[in-house]
Amino acid sequence: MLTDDYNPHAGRMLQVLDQDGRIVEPSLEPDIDPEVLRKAYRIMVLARVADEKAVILQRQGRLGAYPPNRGQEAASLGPAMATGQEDWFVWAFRELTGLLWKGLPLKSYYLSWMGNEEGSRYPEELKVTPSTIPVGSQLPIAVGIAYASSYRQEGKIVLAFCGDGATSEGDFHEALNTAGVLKTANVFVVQNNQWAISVPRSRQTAAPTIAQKACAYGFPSIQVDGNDLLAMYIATKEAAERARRGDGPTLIEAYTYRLGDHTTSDDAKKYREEAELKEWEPRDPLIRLKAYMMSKGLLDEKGDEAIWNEAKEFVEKSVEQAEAVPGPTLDDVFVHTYAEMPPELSEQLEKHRRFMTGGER
Ligand SMILES: Cc1ncc(C[n+]2csc(CCOP(=O)(O)OP(=O)(O)O)c2C)c(N)n1
Repeated sequence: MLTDDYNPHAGRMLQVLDQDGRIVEPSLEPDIDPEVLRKAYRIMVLARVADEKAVILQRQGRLGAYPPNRGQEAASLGPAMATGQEDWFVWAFRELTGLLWKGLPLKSYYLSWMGNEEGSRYPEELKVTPSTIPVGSQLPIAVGIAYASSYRQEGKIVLAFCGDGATSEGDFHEALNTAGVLKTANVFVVQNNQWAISVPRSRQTAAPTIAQKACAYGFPSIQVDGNDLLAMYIATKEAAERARRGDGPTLIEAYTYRLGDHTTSDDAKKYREEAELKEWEPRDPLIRLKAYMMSKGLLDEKGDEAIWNEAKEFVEKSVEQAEAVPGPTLDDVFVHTYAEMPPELSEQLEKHRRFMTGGER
């Protein structure tokens, strides 16, 4: 078991690819179909281009506040690849690559960050919940989904993401404690990107690793190089198999780095040393996967250029599609919360409509 071999208490972090894309543990190299690897790389490039475009759109006033994903592309993609289409993907707000793997239309992603609730109306079969801004609040929901799935004997796994900052929330404790007791089929992925806005990892917890927190909840965990797609893939595969066998949850700490600002409202230069950024830039998950693919003969420079061009074209088209959708109305505040509106909310909606048409002042 990887969770035994890489016991977080022993201070070992799982890594398959080093920062130059070389295999460091040949026995752990997963046998991934070349076409699947090519798709993974295309999605990572698409996420990078789409993410940079989102920041530009925000600066131009065409999109709301946005949390950049740059540098964290492997941490949600590996887990998405290692689980099935029928499994749930419960995200926080920095998991674009995993979403694209699941098949979320990029147009929807842009629409939701443009403040249009229609962007969060995902196709049912994707098994993706909307983004969750209240930090950590998606975790108890993820445990509830897993519990419901086992009650209905559906056999689905529920991947749930959060950041290092979220591990200090009560919701994190409540969710992981309940998951341990009920042995739910959850795989928790903490994207430890070293910062929670301006709070560094060292101020978040006195525990040497975030992974080891699972010990207190009675289930296994592992710290993984979160910029290594292959390591994230094999760690999640093992966790998913454990969950599918009915042996309960796993906590994966994806050790990564947020190369961008916290959101477009933030300026990380105010609290972060430039030297730290420079240290992490060469560990970029895209550079690493590209080098690996090239060494395996699965990619060349010409092919790479074509992938970037295709991504840029697709991003432009998706932005156009999102901007063609009529803007949100004030009614959306009421209509997107419940499948069936409860009576007190319908009353408020009626009141709001009368007010808007001047009938009630
Ligand atoms: C309950 C709650 N408290 C505070 C905030 C403001 N806030 C938004 S993101 C964030 C930091 C989250 O850090 P982390 O969980 O590490 O995720 P990251 O942003 O680094 O991906 C905070 C404090 C919030 N959205 N929700």
